[in-house]
Amino acid sequence: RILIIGAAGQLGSELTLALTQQYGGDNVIATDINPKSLEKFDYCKTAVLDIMNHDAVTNLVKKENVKQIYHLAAVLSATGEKNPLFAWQLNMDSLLFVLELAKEHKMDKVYWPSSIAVFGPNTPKIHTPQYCVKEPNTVYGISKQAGERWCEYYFQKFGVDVRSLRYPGLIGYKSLPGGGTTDYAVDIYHKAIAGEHFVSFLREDSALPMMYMPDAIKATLDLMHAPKEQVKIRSSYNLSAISFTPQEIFESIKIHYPDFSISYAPDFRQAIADSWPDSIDDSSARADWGWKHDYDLKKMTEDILANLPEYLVNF
Ligand code: VAH
Repeated sequence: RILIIGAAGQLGSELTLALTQQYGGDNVIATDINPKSLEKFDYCKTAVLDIMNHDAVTNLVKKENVKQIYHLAAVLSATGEKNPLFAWQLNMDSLLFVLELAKEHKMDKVYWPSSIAVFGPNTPKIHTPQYCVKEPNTVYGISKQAGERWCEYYFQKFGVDVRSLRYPGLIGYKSLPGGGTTDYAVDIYHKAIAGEHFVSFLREDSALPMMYMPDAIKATLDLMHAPKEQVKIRSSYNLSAISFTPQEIFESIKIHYPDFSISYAPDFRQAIADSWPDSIDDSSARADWGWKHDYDLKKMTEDILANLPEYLVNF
């Protein structure tokens, strides 16, 4: 069976559906700490689970004969800066526990998301290479960089088949904006269809690497289904699709909502965004397991605006 930890988060909400479509609801267990958030998963098994409760996780793994874990629970960049030690503890303690569990129970595979947040202010910003200086200055980024080191260690030392992607900012319409620095690009769509003015917490020219959720799901499943010998990078793969600024995403929406308006009020999240690259070189992922993205900004905006209004009414 496949265990998804943090299933109700932005990535988990969509990855759980994709994994259920792939493996059947009886073979997927969606877990989250928040019982209410599990109600939407009426197509697979669910369980309330606090990843910090190691005994509960171990018991579930044994009871459900778990052979794969997607460990998605984490404190994101902006929220992490408000509670650094908690963010470090949750992000790192949970990953080490999952890697140890995978080793002990000889699991088939583990998935763990990394992020462009592993890059820091002195990382090359344009077309950031797979290998480069990484001195992240957010707790979230530090935890992702350390986590990548541990993933590679558990693969090399113990043969745990753990795989990882450095996601750019992920944009989807099936979950509300969360504690991420890139979540302005989720919120902007909600404001547009609500007919409200949008205040961007990043500067108009602040370019960031981004990706539409269907591309992120495709990359995750492509990586997890790739034959083991094709997965040559066991820290985490650079992954890229599009890069845009708040002004560019606003313009792509304004075509559909001519009255939509924006203003800019950069806050503490601007410094986080400034520490990250503008664009990413993902040639290793393209070479090793055939990655390629489908959605550009125009296509993403069209798809979100076509689906978000109805989604908000029904869910
Ligand atoms: C965040 N959405 O903003 C996440 C992501 C690259 C950004 O890691 O924290």
